[in-house]
Amino acid sequence: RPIDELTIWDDAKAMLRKARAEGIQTVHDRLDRQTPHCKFCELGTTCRNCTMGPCRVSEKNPLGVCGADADVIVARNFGRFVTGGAAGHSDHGRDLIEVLEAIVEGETKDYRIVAEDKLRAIAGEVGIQTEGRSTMEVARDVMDCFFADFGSRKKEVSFLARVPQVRKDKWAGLKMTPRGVDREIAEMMHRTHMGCDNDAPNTMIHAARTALADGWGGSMIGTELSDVIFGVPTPKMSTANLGVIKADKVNILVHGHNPVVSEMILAASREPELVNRAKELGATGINVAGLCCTGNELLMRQGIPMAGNHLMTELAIITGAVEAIVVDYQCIMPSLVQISGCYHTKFIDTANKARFTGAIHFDFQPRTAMKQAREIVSIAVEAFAQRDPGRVDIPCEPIEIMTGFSNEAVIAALGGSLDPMVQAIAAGDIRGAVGIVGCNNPKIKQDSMNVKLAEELIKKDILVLVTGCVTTAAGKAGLLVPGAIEKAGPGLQKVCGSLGIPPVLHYGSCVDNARILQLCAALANALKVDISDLPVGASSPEWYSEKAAAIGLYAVASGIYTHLGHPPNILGSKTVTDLAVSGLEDLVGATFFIEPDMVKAADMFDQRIRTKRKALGL
Ligand code: BF8
Ligand code: SF4
Repeated sequence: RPIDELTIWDDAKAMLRKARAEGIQTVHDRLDRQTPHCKFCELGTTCRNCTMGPCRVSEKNPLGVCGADADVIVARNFGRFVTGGAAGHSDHGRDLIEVLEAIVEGETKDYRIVAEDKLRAIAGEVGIQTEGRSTMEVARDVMDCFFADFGSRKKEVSFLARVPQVRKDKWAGLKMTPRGVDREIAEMMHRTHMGCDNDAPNTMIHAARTALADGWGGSMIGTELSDVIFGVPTPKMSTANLGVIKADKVNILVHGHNPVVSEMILAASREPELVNRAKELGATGINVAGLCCTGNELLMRQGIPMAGNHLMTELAIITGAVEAIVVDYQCIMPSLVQISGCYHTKFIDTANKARFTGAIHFDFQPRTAMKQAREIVSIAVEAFAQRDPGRVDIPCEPIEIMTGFSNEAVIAALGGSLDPMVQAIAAGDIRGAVGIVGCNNPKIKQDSMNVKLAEELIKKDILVLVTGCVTTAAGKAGLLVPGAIEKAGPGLQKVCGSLGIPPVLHYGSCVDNARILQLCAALANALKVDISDLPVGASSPEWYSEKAAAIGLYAVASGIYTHLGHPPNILGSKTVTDLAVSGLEDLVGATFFIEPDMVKAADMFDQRIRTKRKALGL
């Protein structure tokens, strides 16, 4: 395909041209070679769950060897797909509990409790005594409570304390209440074994329960403990695009999701000894820039610049100016190892559960984190001497963005409560809000939908919150600065203008979608209604991952009307598809809708918000 069809960005186009000139294969080339895809797999009608198969069902041949039909097979595949995503987010959340454990047990000095107030606030919410107790005593109980949320002994995960009672009653009636994170994940694997849950809607209900265990369990724990250990984000300025990579500096890209690694890399990069060594080698300093969600984590809390989102990860290395790419887990294309090998770039992996053949491996541990981070930064610094200046091409100047919108920061900006936001919604200055989240997918012109939808919504006075890879898209489009109110409707111009904030707010990484859930719950509680009564929505226009599917499903199951730019692989079952796009409305008060045209998608949100506002008497 011509480069102009692959992406809307000039920096990406320049690097794709360089890749072609240098004979480097990218994700786009590999997609072309994989197209057309298997039709059965696209429809979700293949099953590989036992060795009587594999089976492919169709109109001509409607049953697998065991007798499973398309509905059962599609539901099982979708259930496992969502569960993969819930497992990813939640295992990340567990890693934060393990760091808290290392702090509580005195095994590490590299991490500490930075946000004591937040720790105590969370403890109070989940029913832990805080008065007259030391921080470490409270932290130990919080740790035990969250570890237990992963197990089998609870009737519901702890953060359900935040959910309006009407919603919890709905879940209880549907057997959708998430009990324990690992429990729901394991149960989905059990249900989808040959000969278990052979009722598609029942499997879908458990898929929703597993997704809720992610949103209100694993992800929420991940977000909240990251704030406790690394600080609650506050508004700040930063920059984005490939121009954040600096020709005169040692460039280290952090990629993946877990701030436990990237925070230490950033801290080590500021140590005078390492900075001096970089200068000895001819650099002016050390520059840490972010990719994907671990980039979002550091952007939100430390204001580091963002080099790019999912489809920029290969292209960032192709600048020829990256000394090291340091990864933890999730969304890291294995091709990055090969592309690093085309340059002087060191590819360093840090997690035993996400190793890459050909990488330099560190088994990153809380006890030895800072020591390991220093070694990693030192490898990057030494690599500067091997850089070939003739191959360096940094295609643009960075663009300004504003970041750091945690709920705490928003409430502080509003003067201490959500009341002004409720009033602005009531007055119609903010007609509603939509979270645009998720990924890039090489099947879609990069960021074309992510940006277009945000622009269309703010015109209609619908506040937009972005997380994950939509962040850099919105940033590069100039939507994450206060001046972007020019592109918004009169209501957002007034509200955001008076607060000095953009009409598109950066709310963090993908696990931080839990912040959006929390905000919706808080608004519903303030108005004494269910989440499904609010004039809100969610969207993932360019999604690709199992995690994005889990997010979409927990949003819908929480009562949030959710848009996808393309469908998951479920169209081979009418039962499952109908449930997803209409049947869930009766059960949980929201559905998915699939719409590849962003003008139409924005209109759908507009209509929905109009209906919800009317029902609230607004
Ligand atoms: O968790 S948005 S491409 S990086 S899956 Fe991945 Fe999608 Fe980016 Fe973060 Ni989220
Ligand atoms: Fe085929 Fe049934 Fe086995 Fe799936 S579980 S592979 S449909 S026989």
